[in-house]
Amino acid sequence: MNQRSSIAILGFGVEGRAMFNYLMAHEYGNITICDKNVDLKDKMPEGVSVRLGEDYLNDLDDFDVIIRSPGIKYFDPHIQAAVQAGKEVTSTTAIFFDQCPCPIIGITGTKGKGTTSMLTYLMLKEADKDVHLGGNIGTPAIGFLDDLNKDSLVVFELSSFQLQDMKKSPKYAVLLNTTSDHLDYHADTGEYLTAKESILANQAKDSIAVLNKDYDYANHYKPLVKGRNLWVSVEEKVKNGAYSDEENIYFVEDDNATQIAKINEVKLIGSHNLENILPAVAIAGTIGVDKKDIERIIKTFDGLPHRLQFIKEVKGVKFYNDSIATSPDPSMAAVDSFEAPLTLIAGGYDKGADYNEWALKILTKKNLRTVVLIGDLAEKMESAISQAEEKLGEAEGSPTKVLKRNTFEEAILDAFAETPENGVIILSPAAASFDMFKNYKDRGEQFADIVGKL
Ligand code: UMA
Repeated sequence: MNQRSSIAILGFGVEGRAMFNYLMAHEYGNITICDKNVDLKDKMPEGVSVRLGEDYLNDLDDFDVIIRSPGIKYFDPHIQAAVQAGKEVTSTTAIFFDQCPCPIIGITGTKGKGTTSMLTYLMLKEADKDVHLGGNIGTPAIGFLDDLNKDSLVVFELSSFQLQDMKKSPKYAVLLNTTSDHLDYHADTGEYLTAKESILANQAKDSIAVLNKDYDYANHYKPLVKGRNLWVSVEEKVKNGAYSDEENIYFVEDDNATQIAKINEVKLIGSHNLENILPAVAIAGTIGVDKKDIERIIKTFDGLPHRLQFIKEVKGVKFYNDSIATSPDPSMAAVDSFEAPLTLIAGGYDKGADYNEWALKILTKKNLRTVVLIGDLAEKMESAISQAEEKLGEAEGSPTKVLKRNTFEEAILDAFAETPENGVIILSPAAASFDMFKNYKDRGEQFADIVGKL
């Protein structure tokens, strides 16, 4: 790619716009914006063309370089035809990795990558490193590329959409437990798991990879590790990496364990968050961050917005926003995070996930008394709960009331009416948001607004 190349930016969302600004600032003049569904009120500078609407991916042959946004499928036939034709098909992430002058700490996994990325970033920042945070977490890293030098550090949250066509891997790779997600985007779970391999596949010998010892996925990815393998575990001691026992969190280097923090001082809610804290400890410890700095973050960081975020207490009922839970696993983890009488608000857009296990959790978690279902998935979830009920029989399950509501407001008000004093209400939808909201943030903000008025 050079200043004379004819460049197509596919997708003009957060990443496409950041890429566009970068190209404009670097005097790339020949740019075309291609987007299926964007409102381009902004007046485009001279030399910039647009292709909007259903045919936006036609005639990609016209371009030398094609920069794909993560939300546009890499395996779309038009894009694959361009790859076959020898076009330079790339992405904002790939361009950033090619040009970044400093080490990148790449973090991926099915769930928890945002929290792990933020924790890692905060620990490095606490140690006064020149560290920058970007990627899937919401800030396109290309926007700060020009601010970096060889002594900087970048924490990059990577989604499968961003990893899928990557030819480079980060110096530090954290691969959290990886199961299955985005079956509306990836052809199948195999394609999703393969996409995640890119975080390790092209690492150098002096690189570092962090895997979680407690899950089977590590057997799949371990053979791909080329440099030093660090482990994390909440079940057993590790030789290099980080682990926890009943009372403490430890960083370990060559079998020498350093106590970092006490479990009962962890500010984040939910025991599953240890799985996010330990990789951050492993990375920060390896980079040489002082124990005190790591400990301070563990004791003060109380989570990202929309991830089990406490909103408000009304008449003794606590409301939590976990709108980021766009698939069944994190919703189950959210349910497991509370022992008080619980009401769950769930449902949304169908990404093709399987709700059988989720339904079993709903029925067997004793303190979960009411589920309020909304959105496109309400019926599929209700029938998954009925099937689970049949499977369990009367003996094992606990009575759970299932309600369906048409609007979000009704769902919240009825959840409130059903929940006793000292109870907890969580919005943890186990589904994407696009049926009723702009995105998960919009869903979480609307939740906070409605709850705020109670
Ligand atoms: N578009 C098309 N055709 C398509 C899909 C989208 O033309 O088939 C257009 C849309 O009309 C829109 C633009 O592309 O104008 C949106 O591009 P995008 O979907 O790639 O989204 P961005 O706004 O660029 O945001 C992306 C990530 N979005 C996705 O991966 C879907 C954001 O992750 C990320 O924060 C941002 O880049 C910065 O890197 C969001 C996400 O949901 C939060 N990620 C998934 C997740 O976490 O589960 C992977």
